[in-house]
Amino acid sequence: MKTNFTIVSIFLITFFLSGCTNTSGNKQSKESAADSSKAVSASDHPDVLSVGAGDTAKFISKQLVVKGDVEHPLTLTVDSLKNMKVSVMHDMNVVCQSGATVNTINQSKGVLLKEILNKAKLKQSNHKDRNFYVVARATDNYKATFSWGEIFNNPAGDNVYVLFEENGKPISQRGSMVLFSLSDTKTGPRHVRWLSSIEVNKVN
Ligand SMILES: Nc1nc2c(c(=O)[nH]1)N[C@H]1C(S)=C(S)[C@@H](COP(=O)(O)O)O[C@H]1N2
Ligand SMILES: [Mo]
Repeated sequence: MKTNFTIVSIFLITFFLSGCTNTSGNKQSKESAADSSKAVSASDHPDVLSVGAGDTAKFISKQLVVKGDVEHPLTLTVDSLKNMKVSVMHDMNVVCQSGATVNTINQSKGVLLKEILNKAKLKQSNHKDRNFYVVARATDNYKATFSWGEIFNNPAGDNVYVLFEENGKPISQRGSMVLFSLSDTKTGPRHVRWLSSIEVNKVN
C-alpha cells in the first residue's frame, strides 16, 4: 500500500513539475474553472501570460511585424506569406521539453524564417558583422530565440518556418501564424503560437 502511494505521489509531482500542458488540456481548463474572472494571470514563467482555454481568440495576432536591425521593417499577414515561397510539411510533432508529444500536425504550409529575414534584409555593415540574434515573440510574451549562425550558416535554418495553414485550413486557436523549428530535438520550446513579431537584434 505504502509503495503504491509513493509511486502515485512521484508520478503526480513529476506531472505537475513538467510544465507541459496542451492548450485544450487539463491545466488551462482547471485555471479558468477555478476563477473564470481571471482570464490572464501569471503562468509558470513570470514573463509569459497564462491564457485560459476560452481566451485563445484574444491572443491571435493577424499581423507579423519584422523589426529591429533590418533595412526594411515589414508587417506581414497570412496573405503576404502566401505570396512568398511556400513549403508544405507533413507529420510534425510538437514535443515538450519533458518529452511528451503534445500535438501532431498532419499537414502544414509555411514560409522559411530565412526568406522573411532576407526580405527585411539584416543591417550588416560588413561580412564580419553577423552577431545577430532573432527573437520570435507571441502576444502572450512567449518567445523563442535564434542566432544568425543557425539561421544563415547551418542546416537548422532550412527548417525554421512561419506556418499559416494546418490540414488545409487556416490555423485557428493557436494563432493565424505559428513559428516552428522542425529540426529541434524537442520542437515544443521553439514552437511559438500566436506569433506577433520577429525582432532582429545585434550583440554589441
Ligand atoms: N505563445 C505561446 N507559445 C507556446 C507556449 C506558450 O505558452 N505560449 N508554450 C510552449 C510549450 S511549453 C509547448 S510544449 C508547446 C505546446 O504546443 P501546443 O500549442 O500544440 O500545445 O507550445 C509552446 N509554444
Ligand atoms: Mo512545453
